[in-house]
Amino acid sequence: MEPSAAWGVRWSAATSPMAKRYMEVANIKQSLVCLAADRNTMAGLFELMEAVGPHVAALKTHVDLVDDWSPEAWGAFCKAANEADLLIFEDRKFADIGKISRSQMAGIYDIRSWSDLVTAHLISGPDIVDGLQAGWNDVGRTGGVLLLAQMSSRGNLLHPDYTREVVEKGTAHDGVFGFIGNGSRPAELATLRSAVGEGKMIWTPGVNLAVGDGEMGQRYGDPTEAVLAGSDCIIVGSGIHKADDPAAAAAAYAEASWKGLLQRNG
Ligand code: 5BU
Repeated sequence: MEPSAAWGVRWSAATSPMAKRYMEVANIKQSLVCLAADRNTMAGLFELMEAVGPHVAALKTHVDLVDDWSPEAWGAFCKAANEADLLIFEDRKFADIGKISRSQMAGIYDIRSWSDLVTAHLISGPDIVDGLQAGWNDVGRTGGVLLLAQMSSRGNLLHPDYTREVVEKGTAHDGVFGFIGNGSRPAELATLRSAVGEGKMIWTPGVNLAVGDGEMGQRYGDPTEAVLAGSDCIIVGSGIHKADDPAAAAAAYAEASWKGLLQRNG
């Protein structure tokens, strides 16, 4: 199937090269799954990626939770991710002023040199997006920012008025790849999608085939419902990496997400 047929209006409306790259890979793998690779050893990360790579379209990292992190091991991990056709998304949740965010793209982890996408709060104002873009630019790379418009955790403070302002500012900025929406609440997601329109991505954590409450305030919604409500990518962590058979679990999430996309555009 051509990506334009699978993705419908999103294919023609979301014109950024990074969005197109993601939609193409998702189409080839028939998967709208981003693996939240929350393992804290390099060996665990390699093992996980090897098992689930064919079933997922992107890889989300938390570079600062790995116990035995080294630049060499991380470089090899990112190379393997690229070879598996995965966009690399560092969920750093930047929140500082523009110039500091730019500097934080460098430092020991050098996020600017290997990430394709990063998350950011817009709490400090819109210059954070320019700061992050300057970070990629400093090493001759390009990337996209996912702004937190909603969160999946209970009691979070991203209230509807805040969400509306994030969307207003974010949709107007070329450096913004899209928004994080709350995958655990399809109704909230549908509201977010109508505010965003068709031109930007919405990616959603808080998704699990076992709907309900997770650990420490996490909440989970159904993967297919999230896609039907307007999500373009379901971010799944423990549903895959804590499963007895991560490859089979990843395939099940891929199928649930792909079914949602075809139904959405059918
Ligand atoms: P889980 O194991 O599927 O619950 O993992 C969810 C991942 O998504 C984890 O890496 C979080 O940091 C991330 N996340 C989230 O759960 N909720 C949010 O609102 C945002 C990110 Br933003």
